[in-house]
Amino acid sequence: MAKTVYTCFCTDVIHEGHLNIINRALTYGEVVVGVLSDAAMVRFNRFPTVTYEERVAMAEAIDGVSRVVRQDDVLYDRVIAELKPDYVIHGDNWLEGHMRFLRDDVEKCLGEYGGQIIDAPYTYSDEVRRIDDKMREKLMMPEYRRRRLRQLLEMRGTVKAIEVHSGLTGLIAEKTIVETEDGGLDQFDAMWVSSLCDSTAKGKPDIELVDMTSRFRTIEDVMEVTTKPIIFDGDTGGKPEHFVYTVRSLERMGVSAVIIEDKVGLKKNSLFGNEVRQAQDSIEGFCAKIAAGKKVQLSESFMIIARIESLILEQGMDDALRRASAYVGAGADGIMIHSRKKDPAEIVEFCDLFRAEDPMTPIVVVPSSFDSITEAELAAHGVNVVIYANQLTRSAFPAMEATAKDILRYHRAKEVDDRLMPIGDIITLIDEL
Ligand code: SPV
Ligand code: MG
Repeated sequence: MAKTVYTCFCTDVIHEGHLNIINRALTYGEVVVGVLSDAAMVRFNRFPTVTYEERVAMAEAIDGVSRVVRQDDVLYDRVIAELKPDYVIHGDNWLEGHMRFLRDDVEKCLGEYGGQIIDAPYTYSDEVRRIDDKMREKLMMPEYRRRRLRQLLEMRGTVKAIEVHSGLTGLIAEKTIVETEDGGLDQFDAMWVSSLCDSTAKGKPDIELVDMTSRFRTIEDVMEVTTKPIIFDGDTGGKPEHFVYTVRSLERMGVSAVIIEDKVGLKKNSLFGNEVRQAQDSIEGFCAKIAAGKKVQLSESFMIIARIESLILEQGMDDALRRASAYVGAGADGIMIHSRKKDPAEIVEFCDLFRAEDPMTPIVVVPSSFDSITEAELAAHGVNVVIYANQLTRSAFPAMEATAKDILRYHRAKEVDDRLMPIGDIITLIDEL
């Protein structure tokens, strides 16, 4: 009986590298190609630019491929258990870096029945690199980027976003990928352009002082070096007559969603709560703003998400729920509920009560204060988007301040060197074209 050789494709384009793998595989036996599902591809690599069905058709069209199967997880365990291939073939680029653990896991699975790994030489060529660049370019385009948040919401249990306020933080959001405890890989799905962190980066208070032109400049800086979708913190949205222009600009740039909060007058950061004077908008007033934004929106994919400040301002759960259903009625594409309590109880209660009435509208939360609750627990209460709103800024500031103090203390930089990124790493951090 012919031996079987399994390989998994996580790609939108078949290029010479894949064909080299297939040709090599054919010298060992019958070739079965696994196509990674959308959800797994997002975790492992990047967002697909063609559908799963198209990727299957591409794999089926390759000469010599006997069969195409679906691979639902980044790890090969399930596929190997079902297919029991004699060989698994992969480019030898998985011998190092974040893919090494994948190889180790495949080796363990195959070892259980005597299967073997084939490490095929990875194809490094200008053509392969150019195809890769083109894929990134496509993902950066406004049309593709904008709709990606909705696509992620359909695809994944919870979408997680991290704060960005510059090209550099954008790169961290884009590129950070880790092995998780359950043996998978994880990365952020989206980016949050926080008003707090955007203002803080400019040394300004979070009171809608940094104007929209400057906020849009931050978005552009981030967009130039990333492909992931952006959720924009629109503060109060300003006057409805101004908000409509903001919506159009954000759509045009390829931002996926704006979140506006139901406050009026001088906005202060929510985490102050009632320690400072803050006023909530009337339900009618805020509904009119949401409706005005929805009316001018041109693309189908852009989302206007209504943020409820009732718990922050201690107006009670009933007020929060009443507002949530009114805002959805006015056209809001999602609800963000915020709290400054350490205990997540009121957030969980809101989510459960809201979900009992409205099973569909996405719920967004920002667990800055209630940081003990996990993404899975939030998802179990119906949360769809988790935003880590300020942790990059809050970790960078103390690190930079400590370095500055020590340089002053020792009159040289030697004492801080151990905690610094090596010069070689910083000068090669950013890829040149
Ligand atoms: C922000 O990140 O700017 C937010 C979230 O609006 S919070 O700071 O918690 O209000
Ligand atoms: Mg804000």
